[in-house]
Amino acid sequence: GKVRKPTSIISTICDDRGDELTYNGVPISEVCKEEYVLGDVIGLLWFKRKLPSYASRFIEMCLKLVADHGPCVSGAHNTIVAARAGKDLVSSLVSGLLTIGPRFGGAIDDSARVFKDAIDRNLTPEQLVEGMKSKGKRIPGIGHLIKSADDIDKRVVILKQYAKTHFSSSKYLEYALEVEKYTLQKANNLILNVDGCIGVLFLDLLHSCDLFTKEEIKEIIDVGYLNGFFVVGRSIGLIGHALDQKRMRQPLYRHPYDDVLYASD
Ligand code: Q5B
Repeated sequence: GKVRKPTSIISTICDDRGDELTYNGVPISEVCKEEYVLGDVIGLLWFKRKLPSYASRFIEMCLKLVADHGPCVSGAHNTIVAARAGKDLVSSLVSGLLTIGPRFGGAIDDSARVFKDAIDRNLTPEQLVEGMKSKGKRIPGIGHLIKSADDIDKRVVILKQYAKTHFSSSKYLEYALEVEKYTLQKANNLILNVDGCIGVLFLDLLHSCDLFTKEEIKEIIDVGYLNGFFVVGRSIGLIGHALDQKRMRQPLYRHPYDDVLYASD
């Protein structure tokens, strides 16, 4: 019989060969007719499932809440400088995106990993915090440069409120809030930040929605899906900053001398 030649690529999330493109088997006409929200599309293309409405709306809420946090954060700053250097939209965007990492916006996956591991190992908040400290490591998802217990991050309040109303379990959030209580005794900016809150709430969502096995959850956390929410959401704001600078025809940026300490001999 016929032997199929081995393929170079295997793809499991969509199919563009027929009359109509499908996302994980769902035709795009249905995506539009049934008014899928962006969270539903992410459900199909990342998680390969039609997520329940409260989960899709949670994803969409995360995207909206991280879409921008002003011109001073690392990502927006890079995008603004690149746009003012005359770079095109894509270059300005990726210049900002490349700052997303363990300190800025990209702590979501690691916070899910660290809090999941702590709960799996039955660590008390004190054991987690002091254990990380003894290894010279920071707890991902804890701490903020400008937000603090006295200047609460409204994004975190909104996320927690949504989970309280719609999730059937908030075990990971509750644990993270106990950790926050402990770290706040050290400094009042050591809050559960927006990355950490999204990380632990995703653990709660994945464990309580009855759609994922334990092995699948482990894979999601190991592979690292969750920083993708910050990347997609913040791209909206970064594009806004690039267009803003171009619209205003801002000149080449040069950092002022008086803001640099020249310390060479
Ligand atoms: N200490 C965020 O540092 C920051 C500690 C800690 C234990 C910690 C820091 C950190 C983990 C990474 C993380 C996401 C760098 C943040 C985001 C999106 C954003 C951004 C925006 C947006 C802030 C002072 C003392 C030291 C440290 C100790 C600090 N963090 N201990 N665990 N996690 N967090 N990133 O304030 O004894 O004096 O040596 O790396 O989750 O990125 O808006 O800006 O939407 O754009 O500069 O919200 O927390 O603190 O470096 O002066 O440290 O606190 O060990 O102790 P800071 P430092 P000691 S959300």
